[in-house]
Amino acid sequence: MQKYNPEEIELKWQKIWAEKKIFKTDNKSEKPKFYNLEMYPYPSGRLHMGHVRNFAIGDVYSRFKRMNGYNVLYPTGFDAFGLPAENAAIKHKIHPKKWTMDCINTIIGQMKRLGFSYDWSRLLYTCDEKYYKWNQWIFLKFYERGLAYKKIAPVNWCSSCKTVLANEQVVDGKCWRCKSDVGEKQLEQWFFKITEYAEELLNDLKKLKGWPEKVKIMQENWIGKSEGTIIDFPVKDSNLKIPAFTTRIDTIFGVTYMVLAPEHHIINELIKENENKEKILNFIKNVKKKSRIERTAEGKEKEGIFINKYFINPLSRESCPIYIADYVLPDYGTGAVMAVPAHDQRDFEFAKKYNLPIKVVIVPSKDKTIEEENMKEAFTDYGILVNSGEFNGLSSENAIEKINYYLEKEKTGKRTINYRLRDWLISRQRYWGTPIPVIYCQRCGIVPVPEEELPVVLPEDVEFTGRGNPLETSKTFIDCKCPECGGKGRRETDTMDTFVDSSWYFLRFITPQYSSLPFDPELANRWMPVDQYIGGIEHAILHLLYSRFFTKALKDMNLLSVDIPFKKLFTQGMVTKDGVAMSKSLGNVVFPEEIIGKYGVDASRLFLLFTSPPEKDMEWSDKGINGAYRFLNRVWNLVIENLSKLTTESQFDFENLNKFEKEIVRTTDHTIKKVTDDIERFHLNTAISSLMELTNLLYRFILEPDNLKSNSGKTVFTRALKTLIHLLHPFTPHICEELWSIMGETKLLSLMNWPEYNTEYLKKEEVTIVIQINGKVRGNINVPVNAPESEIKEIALKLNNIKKYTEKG
Ligand code: ANZ
Ligand code: ZN
Repeated sequence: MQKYNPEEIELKWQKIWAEKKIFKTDNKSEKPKFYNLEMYPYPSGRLHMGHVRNFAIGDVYSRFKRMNGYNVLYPTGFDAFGLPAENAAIKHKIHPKKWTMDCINTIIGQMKRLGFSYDWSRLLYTCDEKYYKWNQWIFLKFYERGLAYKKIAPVNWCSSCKTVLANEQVVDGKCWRCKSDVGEKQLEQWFFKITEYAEELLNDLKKLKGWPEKVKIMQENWIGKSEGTIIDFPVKDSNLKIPAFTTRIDTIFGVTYMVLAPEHHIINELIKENENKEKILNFIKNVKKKSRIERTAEGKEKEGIFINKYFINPLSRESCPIYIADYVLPDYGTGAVMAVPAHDQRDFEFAKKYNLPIKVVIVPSKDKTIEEENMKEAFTDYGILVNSGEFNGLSSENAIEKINYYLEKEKTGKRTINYRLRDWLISRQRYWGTPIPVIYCQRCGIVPVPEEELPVVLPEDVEFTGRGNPLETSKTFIDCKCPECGGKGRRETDTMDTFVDSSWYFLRFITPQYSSLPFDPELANRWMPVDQYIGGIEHAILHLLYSRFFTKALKDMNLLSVDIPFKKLFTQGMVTKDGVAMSKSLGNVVFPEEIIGKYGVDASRLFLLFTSPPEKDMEWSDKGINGAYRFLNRVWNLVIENLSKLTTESQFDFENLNKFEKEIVRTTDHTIKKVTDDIERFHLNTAISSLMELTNLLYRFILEPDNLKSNSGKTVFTRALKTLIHLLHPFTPHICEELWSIMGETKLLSLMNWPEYNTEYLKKEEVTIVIQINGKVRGNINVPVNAPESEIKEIALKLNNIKKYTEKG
């Protein structure tokens, strides 16, 4: 008998699929479109089992959708720019391009060996100048529209990576990649004005019905919309005013001091004649060393300093002291806070520490009071105003309305909306990224590179010393002519954040060869949005937000008709080993080659998909892979050993089947329904277990040789077996394609339509349940398979024999 030889059949079918180009997507097909996409990988080293699981989930879905009559677009590519390649260049003296292309080629080889059904004709990698040209083009369009601009900004500076880090790349005050301490530096930087879309990006979250709730909440918090008031506080004995942003103007009578961020520009003026100037400047210097996260961490002891200045509260007319403290951030609101210790916890802690007065102005209800001396924490809820002059007795909501009205009338304040979202800092002082297409001219200032001169290509004559930006070492790159006056120009050496590349790559896949625009707008409108996007939760905020921003901006440029890039989003879990995520640095990585050599691709895929629900983490185990391999052998043998019993007859009369045959038919159709529903919802593990159950049932059926003697027995068995192979195909495509052909089918299984079930067979599906009461059998009932417990109870309780026992009891 023929033995299951995974390697032989996997290579055989991969070759056939490739030769017949069956996964190549036709842009002109009449079928409904389905764009299925996994977040493209970063090519460092080679794929481990974590990646394999991610892509296997996407591959199952693509194969499933294809079989369900969709024209599926399923491409892949590489997020090929970034720091690791540059670090490799510094360490090992390999050019980043060589390092990256070597990794890409290794990974492509792995992906092909894993049988993923990508349309390889659409392969892209972002370090290709044919790709990054369009990053530059988009940058120029953004610049024209004021969506790209330059400003001096304090930036996080990693002195080890010699680069600027975005706030979100600073984890607990350390560089997200090299883990060393992050400092601060003032630099001219390029920004994308994502804040212009803050409101739309927030509102769109409601439309994203197919996104996980947790991702939407993370995005909402990141955008961080607050409605409040900006109120001006006059500085005593001067004509300076300090505006402060508050969401609780109802607490204005409870203000007992004010806090400025150490970076606040007014401080210089305020401390000009201060005798403690040195001490204050020293304090400021020390705070600036701390990271944003450290400064705002909950429960963190707050540090402040009094600067010997006072301000006047425009409502209570009281005069209160001005402090500088670490817990106020320079780039939120106005960088100044009206402190209300009785009603804000941070202010409360600060006031306790520095012995500042606490004044209650909000109580929970009319008949309740709060004693300042006994307060253990701030009372932060809305309530009723007290000690607030003419506003006493109002609810917080009403008071906010009335006080805003008063301030606007007096012109000392106004309602405002504040977002936590900041503009996107895209400048990187690195080589391995897209050059920002700008030239500096002594005479003309900032001059954008003319469109015809794109791409601005990365030069080869660079040195990777590990210090500064390697681009600055290239003579051929920096010196250039000013496109406007022809005079001497200097090329921008900043490159773009790699998140720029990934903000629109899904559009490039649609027409990867297109040469007059980043993508063909007509086809993009037909293919967009991505119907199903699959990727890690680590991209829940930035990548998804930036992609949404790009899509909107491109729509406003009339290049797209949709403004949402991803219709549905699925976030898969990680593969862990010994309880922790696989990572090179921990040395707990399992590579697919080690496993494929022994068990084959199909068993590896099956194991990765079966062991836990795809959205949950899963633990790698050698025992588990062995189990998956044994199951595939069972399926293999079931077909091979019974080949002679198979029939070409497909008709049967359901009513005339015997009991076991009926069960085979019912289970077959039930399994079709279950697997279909499950794959649709990404319940891949339960889909596989129902296929295992069907396999077990078929083994039971052939245990009795007589079952396969009758025509009806052969027919229902053949039908069930073919269905099993058919349904299993998205998970383990190679073995199924082989068994399908062994069973005499001439059409490729990969090209077959998905099986359909007959609801007639499902309806009649019943199981017998034995009723026990206090351990004694009291009767039998027949109920539909999968009947909910409540329905079973209802049927059971109607039986006389059962009633007797339950009613007495
Ligand atoms: C007075 C007040 C009283 C406040 C009260 C809160 C409660 P969200 O909701 O996150 O927008 N704030 C304003 N600017 C700040 C800055 N640069 N750094 C740190 N904190 C700042 O928070 C708005 C509140 O955060 C503002 O309202 C202000 O404190 C503080 F019972 O003003 B509140
Ligand atoms: Zn010029």
